[in-house]
Amino acid sequence: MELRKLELVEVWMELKAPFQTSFGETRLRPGILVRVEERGGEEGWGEIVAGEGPWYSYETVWTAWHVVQDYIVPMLAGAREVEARGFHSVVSRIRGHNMAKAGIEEALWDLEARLAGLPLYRYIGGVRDYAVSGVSIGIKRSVDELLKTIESYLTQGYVRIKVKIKPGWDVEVVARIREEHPDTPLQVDANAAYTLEDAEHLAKLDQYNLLMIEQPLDHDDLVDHAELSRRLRTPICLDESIKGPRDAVRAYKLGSAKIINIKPGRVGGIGPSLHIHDYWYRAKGLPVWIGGMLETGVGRGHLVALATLEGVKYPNDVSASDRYYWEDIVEPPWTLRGGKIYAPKASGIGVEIVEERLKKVAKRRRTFLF
Ligand code: OSB
Ligand code: MG
Repeated sequence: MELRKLELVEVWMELKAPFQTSFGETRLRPGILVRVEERGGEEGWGEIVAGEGPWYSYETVWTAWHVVQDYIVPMLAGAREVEARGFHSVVSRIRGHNMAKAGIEEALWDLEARLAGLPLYRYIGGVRDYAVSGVSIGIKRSVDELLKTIESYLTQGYVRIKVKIKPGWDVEVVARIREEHPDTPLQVDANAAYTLEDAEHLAKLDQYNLLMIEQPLDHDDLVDHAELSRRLRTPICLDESIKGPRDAVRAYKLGSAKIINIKPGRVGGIGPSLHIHDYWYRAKGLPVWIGGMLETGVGRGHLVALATLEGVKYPNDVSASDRYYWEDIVEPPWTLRGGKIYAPKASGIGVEIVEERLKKVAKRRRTFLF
């Protein structure tokens, strides 16, 4: 494809409720929407999920804007023609900055799927037309407040609960949840808040029949997770530590995890997500699921498409628009039906971006012409 235009829109959207993890709290969630347009006028959309500060990873909305503007755009201009699958070789001189890369790469996939006249999920080989929907719940001021929140999501139909944990908000909280909900599919996410010295403490979680414990140890660790994995019965799932397909290979060889949470933003987009899926599931027979970064309706479209892949064997952190925002920027918004979010039949991600809504949340915009 020959690109004609690339547009960036930095948006700041207020969450319906603050989202607290072991690394911090988000009320206003930033993101950068990416729109690409090819010579024939067709468009594609992606989302850069970098945060306000370098807490989940080193990237921020400011580093991502810089990397796109000063490195990725010139490289794309130099290449003239680019395909979604070839994007990473065009930008291979840039080390890391996967979130910046992913937003652009996703926009190219959406554009290609639209040109092919196919829903994105079919374009990437999905085997079902829906994402099974779980919900990720932040740390609350009290366990009672958390239990109320859980109750309301279960009533809405979410099929799995994930709760954030940190030292001081872990075993007792899970015990209270299990008293109320002995059989609900439940998992925890520590966002790297523990060390191997906490192994005995974390082993107390084994009695609560959790689906998995996500990223208990350091954000780039694989070695200690392998040891912890041998000491716990609860399966370990890696999030932060898997920054691309090669980390998945290392994690397999070391035995660091049984499950991978694939987030396209973290690994560089759709292509690297497919690679991880194909290695972890197709080659090694192990399960994956799709995680989220509180995406707007644009990034959500990419998550839904990935969640239709065959190796996705657990419910996903892909919830409906109204779990996050009062008003999403896409039409139709993403909705939950029977614990699922269906992939649209329209081509690409299958939703339209509503310009008047985008205007309300946009803080800066820039257009690059090729
Ligand atoms: O660790 O999975 C995580 C949100 C922001 C940063 C990290 C994480 C999360 C979530 C939310 O858990 C998942 C969602 O988008 O619903
Ligand atoms: Mg996580």
